[in-house]
Amino acid sequence: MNTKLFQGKRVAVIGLGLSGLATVRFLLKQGVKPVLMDTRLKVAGLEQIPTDKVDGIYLGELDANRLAHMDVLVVSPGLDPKHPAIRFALAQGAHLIGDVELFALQNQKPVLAITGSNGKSTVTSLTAHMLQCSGLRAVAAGNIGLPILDALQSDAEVFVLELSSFQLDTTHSLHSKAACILNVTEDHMDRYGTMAAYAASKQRVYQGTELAIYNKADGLTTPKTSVLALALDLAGSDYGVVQYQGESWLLVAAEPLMPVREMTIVGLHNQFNALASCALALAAGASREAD
Ligand code: UMA
Repeated sequence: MNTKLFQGKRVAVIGLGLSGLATVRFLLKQGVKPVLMDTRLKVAGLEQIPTDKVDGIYLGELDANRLAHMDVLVVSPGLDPKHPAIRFALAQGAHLIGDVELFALQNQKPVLAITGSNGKSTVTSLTAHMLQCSGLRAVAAGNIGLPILDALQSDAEVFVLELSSFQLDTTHSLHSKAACILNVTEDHMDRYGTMAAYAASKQRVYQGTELAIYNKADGLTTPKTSVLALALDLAGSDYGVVQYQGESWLLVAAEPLMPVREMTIVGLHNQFNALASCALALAAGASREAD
C-alpha cells in the first residue's frame, strides 16, 4: 500500500457497518492503529474487533474536537461527509477518504467500475459472470454487498466494482480499464440537494478510466472530461439492437452477438444492461463467445 499516507498519521474510521469493519480489518493488517467511531450507540459486529489493537472506540454523536485531531478520516458511505463534525475536521486539515480509495491505493489488478441510479447490480453481476465464462477470476464487489477491502483479499484477476455516488464522493485515485454510468435519475436528494450535484458525483467514476462507457439517451451520463468514450444506444450501429435473420439481435462491437429472444433477463432496459455488460467485459479481456 501507499503507506506514506498513514506514516505517523492519526486515522479515524467513521462508520462501523460492513464496509467500516472491513476497513478496520484492512488497516490493522497494514499495522495502522485506527480510532473507531460510529454515530450509533449499538453496532453489530463490533465484537470482532480486538479492542487492544485500536486506538479507542467512540459510539454516539461524533465529537468535533476529537475528529479535529485526526489526519485521515475514512468515512463510511452511509454517513454524509457534510456532517458538521466532519466538516470541522476537514477545515482543520484532515484528509477525507473512503474504503474504495484505500482499495485504489493498494490494488494492482484490472478494475471495471459501474455506477448509475438503476441497474448497476444487474450489470455488475452480468459483467463478472461474462468474465468468469471467459476463464478469468472476476470478483464483484462494492455497493453490491461484498466490501471492497474484503474483495481485495481474494485471488481475483479482475475486480468488477459497483460504486454508489456515496462511495465515489470519497474516492480520488481509482484507475479502471473501463467505467460506466448507466443512467442518472433523481435519487438521494436528501444528501445532494440538486440533480447537478448528484450527477457530478456519478461523473467521478470516469476519473482515471481508460474507457468511459455511457448511455447516449441520458445526457447526464456523457463524460464531462476528455476521455476515450463509447456510447451505448439501443438504436446504435456499434452497440445496439438490430434486425438480423428476421429477429432482434444484440449488436456488440458492430457485430450481431445473440438473438434477444435467448436472453434470460427481459425488457428494453435489460437489453441496455446486457450491452453495457458486454462492453465492460470486453474491455477487461472477455471473449465474445462468453458475452
Ligand atoms: N450509519 C449511521 N452512523 C454511522 C455510520 C452509518 O447511522 O456512523 C447508518 C447509515 O446511515 C446507514 C447504515 O448505518 O443507514 C449503514 O451505513 P454504512 O455506511 O455503515 O453501510 P455499510 O454497512 O458499510 O454498507 C455499505 C453500503 N451501504 C451504504 O452505502 C448505505 C452497502 O450498500 C454496501 O453493500 C456495503 O457498504 C459493502 O460495500 C447498500 C446501500 O444501501 C446496499 N447502498 C445505497 C444504495 O444502493 O442506494 C447507496
